[in-house]
Amino acid sequence: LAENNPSVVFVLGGPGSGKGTQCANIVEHFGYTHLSAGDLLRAEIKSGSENGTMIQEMIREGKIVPSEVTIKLLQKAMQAIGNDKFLIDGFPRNEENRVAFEKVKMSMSNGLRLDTGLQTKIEPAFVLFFDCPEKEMERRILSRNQGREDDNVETIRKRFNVFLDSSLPVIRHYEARGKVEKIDAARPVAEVFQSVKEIFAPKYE
Ligand code: UP5
Ligand code: MG
Repeated sequence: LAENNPSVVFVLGGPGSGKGTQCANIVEHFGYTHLSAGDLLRAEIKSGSENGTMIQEMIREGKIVPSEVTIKLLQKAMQAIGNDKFLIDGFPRNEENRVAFEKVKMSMSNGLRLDTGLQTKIEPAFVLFFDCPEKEMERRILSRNQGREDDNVETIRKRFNVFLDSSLPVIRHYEARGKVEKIDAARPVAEVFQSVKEIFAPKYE
């Protein structure tokens, strides 16, 4: 990767497939910064921003928030953080998200270095895809109990449908370009992370 280009990995998979859980492990072992698009959107609701109500409605319905909103939050977070390795969790969620993000140019401050003024487009180095059957994802979400407004049977159904209709095409797009690392996410956390490590270690040692 070029000096000023941040290294970005998209972490994708259905609702409850374990994206957040595995990202926490990756951060510990490989020094990435974890940016969950869902967490950023939930923080935006809490902050009482003018978009908060709209975001809350979308999440409650399992719908995808307009790209410009999510991208602005991601961009702000990336530029504020003095790291150049990012795990972007749960984004892009549809083709529109993907195309909009590809158009974004960011001026990054690389590590401790100051902003070089160079604008870079962000291409993911690769895409991690956590593959998990719906029954297992549903079981995990329903036993999570973190008070998320979208963790109820009705919204879970909607999230699954949106994943199949809108998010899988994004994964197929990257698959066609040889960029997808698919992981069987139905196994216990430690076993899944073993597979994750086998993907990251050779790329970054
Ligand atoms: N768990 C994890 N791994 C396990 C394992 N291997 N074995 C057994 N249990 C396991 O895990 C879920 C639960 O399962 C946890 O209790 C965990 O301990 C356990 P987690 O790691 O949280 O899974 P994750 O894939 O992160 O599930 P999450 O529910 O966060 O996924 P979603 O994709 O549904 O949620 P997200 O926060 O990304 O998005 C929420 C909503 O925000 C979307 O529906 C959408 O409305 C909106 N959104 C946008 O509009 N745009 C975006 O770009 C992003 C989000
Ligand atoms: Mg998550």
